Amino acid sequence: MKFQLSPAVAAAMENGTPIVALESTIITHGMPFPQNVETARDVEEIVRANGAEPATIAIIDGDLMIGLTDDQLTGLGQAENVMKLSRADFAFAMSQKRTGSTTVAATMIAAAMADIAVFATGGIGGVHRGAETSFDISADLEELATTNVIVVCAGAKAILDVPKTLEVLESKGVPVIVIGSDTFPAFWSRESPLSAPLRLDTAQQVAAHARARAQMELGGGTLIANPVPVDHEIPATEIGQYIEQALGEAAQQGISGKDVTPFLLGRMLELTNGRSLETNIALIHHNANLAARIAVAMVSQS
Ligand code: PSU
Ligand code: MN
Repeated sequence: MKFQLSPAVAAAMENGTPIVALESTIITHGMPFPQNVETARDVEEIVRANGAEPATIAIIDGDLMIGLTDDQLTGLGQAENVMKLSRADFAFAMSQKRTGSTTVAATMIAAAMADIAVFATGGIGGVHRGAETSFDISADLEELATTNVIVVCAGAKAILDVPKTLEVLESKGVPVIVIGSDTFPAFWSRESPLSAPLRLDTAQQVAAHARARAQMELGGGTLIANPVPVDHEIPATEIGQYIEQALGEAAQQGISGKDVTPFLLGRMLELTNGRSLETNIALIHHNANLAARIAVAMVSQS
């Protein structure tokens, strides 16, 4: 077997319970301990409360785990030297018996392997500002173009070049569907100057869209952008100054490659005095809820 199922995920597959994949880079490189472990557990509970089974994905000592036990989750949340894995280093971690967390790209690969159709995360990687000279474009975008998984996120962070990110997704033929809004959400903020490429309002409509794509055999992923709940958002005008500062520091310190996103996320957390973390947690809860309802709707419509 290329992967191992946790007992809970194996039982859910046996029973035909819908499953929602969850990424683990957010646990190891996106949030500090202990909020990372608490959030990961709460997200799993939210998926269960909405009628689906969560499958948090990670590589532990070289084994690809689809679903983590509570001990594995707690261990991962405190482990050191955890690799941040994308398509490029997935097999390296397995062959070298390393422990690694999966980004959006790597989680999509694992979910597709295990026949899991829906995946909830916080924000996707995208085209970085200055990509015209740095060439820094997240492998998440190419994965969305290729791998058939529905990814539920809260949009893309303004630390990225969001217009270019949307252009690349459009070029690659990825449907970008905003839930209940006409503008593409900017992660911490509900609104952005960009209009929603597509809009749907319910989980049932997303399931119907998935069925139409399957009938057409279109392949590739679908991006669902779910705006952060209004009580938890940080308006774009407020967050802008911190983004500029974090980007300036990254440039000054010569941060590059896979370190860029974790560096920027970490600095945003410090610069907002933890407020960005509170928003981050709220939007992941919200995305887990929607992803579970989509997974349930897909099973009941099929
Ligand atoms: N954006 C967020 N939060 C995150 C990430 C991105 O708002 O935690 C993580 C995800 O795991 C995503 C990865 O797949 O960073 C993208 O990294 P890179 O930009 O190096 O491709
Ligand atoms: Mn990058």
